[in-house]
Amino acid sequence: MDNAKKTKMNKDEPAVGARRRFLGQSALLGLAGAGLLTGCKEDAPVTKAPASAAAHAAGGTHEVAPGQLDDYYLFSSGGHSGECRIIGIPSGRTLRRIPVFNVDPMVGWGITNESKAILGTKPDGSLKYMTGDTHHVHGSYKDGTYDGKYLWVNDKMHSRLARIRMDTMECDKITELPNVMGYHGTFPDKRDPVDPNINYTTRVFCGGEFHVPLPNDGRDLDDPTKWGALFTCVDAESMEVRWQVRIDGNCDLVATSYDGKFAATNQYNTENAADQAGMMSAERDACVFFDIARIEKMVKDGKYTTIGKSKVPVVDGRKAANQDPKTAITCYVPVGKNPHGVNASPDGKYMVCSGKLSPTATVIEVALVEKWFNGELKTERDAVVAEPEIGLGPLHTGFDGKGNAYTTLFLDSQIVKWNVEAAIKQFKGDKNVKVILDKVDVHYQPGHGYASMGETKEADGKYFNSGNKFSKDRFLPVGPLHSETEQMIDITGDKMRIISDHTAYPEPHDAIIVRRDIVKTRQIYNMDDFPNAVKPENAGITREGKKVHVRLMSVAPAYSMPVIKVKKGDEVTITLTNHDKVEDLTHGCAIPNYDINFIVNPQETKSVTFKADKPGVFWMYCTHFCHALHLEMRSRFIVEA
Ligand code: RUQ
Ligand code: CUA
Ligand code: CA
Repeated sequence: MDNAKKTKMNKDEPAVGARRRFLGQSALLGLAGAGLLTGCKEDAPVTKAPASAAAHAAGGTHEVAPGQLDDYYLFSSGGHSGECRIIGIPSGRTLRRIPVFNVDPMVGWGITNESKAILGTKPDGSLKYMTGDTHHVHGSYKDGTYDGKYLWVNDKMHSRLARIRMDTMECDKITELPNVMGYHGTFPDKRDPVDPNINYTTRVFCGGEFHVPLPNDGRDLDDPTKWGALFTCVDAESMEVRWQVRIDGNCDLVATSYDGKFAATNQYNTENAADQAGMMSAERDACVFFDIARIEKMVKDGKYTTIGKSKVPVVDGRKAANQDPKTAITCYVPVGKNPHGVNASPDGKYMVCSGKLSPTATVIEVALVEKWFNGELKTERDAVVAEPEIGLGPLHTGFDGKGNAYTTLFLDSQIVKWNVEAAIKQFKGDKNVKVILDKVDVHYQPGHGYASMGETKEADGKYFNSGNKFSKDRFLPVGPLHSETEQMIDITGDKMRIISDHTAYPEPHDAIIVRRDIVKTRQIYNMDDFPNAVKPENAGITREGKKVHVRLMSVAPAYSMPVIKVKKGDEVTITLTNHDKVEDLTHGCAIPNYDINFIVNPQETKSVTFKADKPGVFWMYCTHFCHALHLEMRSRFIVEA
């Protein structure tokens, strides 16, 4: 829409409206210069957000009374904090933070030997990386819905995929992807493309976003024409990299079809450019579809190469090598300019790709993509069944399971509700059909948006969460760094209704909202799951040369040894098993000046190894409140000179 219209739309709004407009226009400025914004034809009445706390209370459905439990778990990425988070929905209460690629002294992630082994270390024993950037959290599937077993999350910074066990909500494996940089979109498959018995997740797909030399070992530094991007498949169980596909253009976000046959990734850099102007030079970009069965047949038949030191099979998915649809492994469907986000509709029929620099969403019919691969469709573009104009800066789409899509509009700072079948009719020429059903202002500039169970066959149309990138005036000021706003929207009615704001530490991207009955967590650990568990028969201190092993147990409110004596220069390993069996009875273990800090939950074992390089008395103490005598729960760690 043009600026005049936009101004009129916001005319009656008070100060908040003015601030929205400022944000919108400053964001627009950068793009308008490049002639990237075209008008949005169809307008819908904008539903105003409740302006006061009183209005929130009157709506009230986000309220969860004291002692009551939420209906859903929201599993969120944490952006460049490197962690993941669990939030109760609809209350918006943060239930837990899961350290993944970051270091977290509260639980000891990045400090204990067990977590360091998962994170990866350098030859000197220090962590290989201390940082990460999580964007996309997705759960394992069975029968088209979540099975509550695993979550996966990407690290865009160092191109790693992490897995979280949902029974303990802890990261148990991390895999570094070879040959890629800026690994961004992630999606598990929903069933096997060939074996009908495998109706659950066995693969995780990962999109490499940045073009780099292949291999990136110092060659081709100034020749971007030789650089490339790859799409990667990781085994869901072993977490080993199975194969990669070299493509033209880049990968951004990833989605999978419900029939298991295809994975898709949107591309904003079909130009293969190394600079921003180049990445915006083409009128259209693409959404690439991968034929999983054909790729795996090629790998099986040995029709692959490898890159550098990596042994991972790489097949050629570039256009030149995939001219014949009947043997092609990739299909490049043209979509709007510099798209962002690709999402599968819960009926399994469509993939929706948002335009970002084009005010459109492109609807691609999965069955038509399959026809293309069978040589029965003239052009790739013929798989597009709708391309409605929905507003400025569309990014991500959620679904309600009733045929409606909800797309975040970054530049318009709105969520737009539109009907997919209506858009298809309009595309066929029906001028009277109503595609845009509602728009609601959000505060401000939404990135991700997702609906309750929205990426499953069980999409239930209850809530849509808008992950807003700016909060400005929504919360008490806390200094130049602002919190971000997550806004819960009730999508049960014809009109969307914002029912609550909650804060988010920067900066969440994608998340999923999972029904609570699907998630089954453990209340305590099983001691036998830990091969290094300390039991009364092996507890105590042993020495082998300069290596000292302290095997310790905790039972509230004491450690099993009141005094631990080692010598300066010893390499000390402390293994601690918590023998308490009571739910929620966690102990901590901190050693001042030695930078040791971790917790052990009921029946859990963890260990740390460090050099005793400072003589003196160091009170090892419990950091996690556990008992009336919690303060007294300490032992003397004595290092003899
Ligand atoms: S991407 S908005 Cu990973 Cu959309 Cu964040
Ligand atoms: Cu043990 Cu506090
Ligand atoms: Ca482009």
